[in-house]
Amino acid sequence: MEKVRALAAKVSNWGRWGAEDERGTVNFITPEVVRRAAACVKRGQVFSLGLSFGAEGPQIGQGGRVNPLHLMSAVGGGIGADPDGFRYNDDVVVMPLQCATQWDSLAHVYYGGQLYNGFPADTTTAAGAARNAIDKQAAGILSRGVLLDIARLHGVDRLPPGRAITPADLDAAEKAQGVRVESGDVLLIRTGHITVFTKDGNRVGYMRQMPGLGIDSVEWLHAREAAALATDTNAVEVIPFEDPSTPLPVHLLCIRDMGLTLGEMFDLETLAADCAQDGVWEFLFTAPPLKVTGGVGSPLNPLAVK
Ligand code: UVW
Repeated sequence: MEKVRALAAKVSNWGRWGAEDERGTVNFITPEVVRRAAACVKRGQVFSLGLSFGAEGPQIGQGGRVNPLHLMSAVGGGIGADPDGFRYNDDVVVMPLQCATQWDSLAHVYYGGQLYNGFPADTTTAAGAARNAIDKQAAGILSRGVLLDIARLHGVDRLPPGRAITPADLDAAEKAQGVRVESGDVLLIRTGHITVFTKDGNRVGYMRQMPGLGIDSVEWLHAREAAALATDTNAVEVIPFEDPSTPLPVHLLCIRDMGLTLGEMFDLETLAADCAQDGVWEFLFTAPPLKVTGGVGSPLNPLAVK
């Protein structure tokens, strides 16, 4: 944890938006940023970046995470006596909020007994998160999205598991694509790894090891003032971990120290192909979380609009 603590001192946003702040870098999304985002809509084409929520999802049961259980609680239910009158269907879903495309809230991970902005870790109990819960982000998350395609940068369909994305990769992708991540943007990073699940149907290969951000990229994210960050993998960061003694350091620094909301399992394939074709890597991005009271994450269907 030594490197994490040293970097935390450099990238911490605690207190930046006040002692009671529970939204972190989403605060970078100002009205001006939203107006700039809206101006990205030129063709009116909409891209869904979410996986489907169903029994065929990516989960392998690790850590109690399973795929959604969808049940019908009413099929052809009736109100009134007329057999040809009003009828309805209802349903129920039982699912971990982390089972497919999702945001991690600022209560999702922590160390040293403290969450983002210094709130005590014991503010999260079996009843949920009293601080930094996902419903605190309900007025967002809508901004300009910028996609950096690191797989395409390196001329491959997928980066291999264990490949750490560096600040040099991020700079090179910006240069190659002619785009720059600015304050308040939602940054989407494509590795191509999602196709291990969506094309190969290899859940274990998708979930257990992956390419992703290395710890050195955290200072880059901090300097650019990204409002949120999402990738097409299950963990955003590289697995196996760069230092096996420190699991998920990018999570710790982004969520707990920077207050940066992380998005996971975003399907960026169709959007990336379109961006490569028209050379436009910016768009209106919207992915409001569900207002789950005390939730530490939210399932999503993020949209990009070009
Ligand atoms: C953990 O595995 C704790 O986090 P995530 O699902 O965000 O990768």
